[in-house]
Amino acid sequence: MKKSCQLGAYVLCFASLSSHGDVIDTDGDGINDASDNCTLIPNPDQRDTDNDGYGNLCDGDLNNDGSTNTLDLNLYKLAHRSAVGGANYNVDADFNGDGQINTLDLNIYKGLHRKPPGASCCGLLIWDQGTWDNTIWE
Ligand SMILES: [Ca+2]
Ligand SMILES: [Ca+2]
Ligand SMILES: [Ca+2]
Ligand SMILES: [Ca+2]
Repeated sequence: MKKSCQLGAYVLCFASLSSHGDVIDTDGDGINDASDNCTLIPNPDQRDTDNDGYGNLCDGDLNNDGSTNTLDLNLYKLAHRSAVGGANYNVDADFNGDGQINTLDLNIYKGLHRKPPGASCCGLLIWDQGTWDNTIWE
């Protein structure tokens, strides 16, 4: 059964998802899916610099509008080749958290482009109407 998980219904959706009592760690990073902010990417540190419920490693949505597209790519480009302390450094674009924004981060971003942020246990954003496909809820 498909659910429409708008923000108001989110708590209910999440409750039903986690009510089975199963302990599942899909990506094997030691964080159970029920509390993993990137359920498909190993990120044991759960680093989420914009605190939107999506770990940086699965959150290419730099402007937090619910989709990852050229707007985010442009934000990324502004920060590319910067480092902590630099004027252009954007901590949200430092996907791997090493203090530098370089080709390692660009490669991570490439894997996120044109996808909604996540999948995540507990993302706070409403997904774009057109891209909601229910895959993490079934
Ligand atoms: Ca993870
Ligand atoms: Ca995030
Ligand atoms: Ca975006
Ligand atoms: Ca980096």
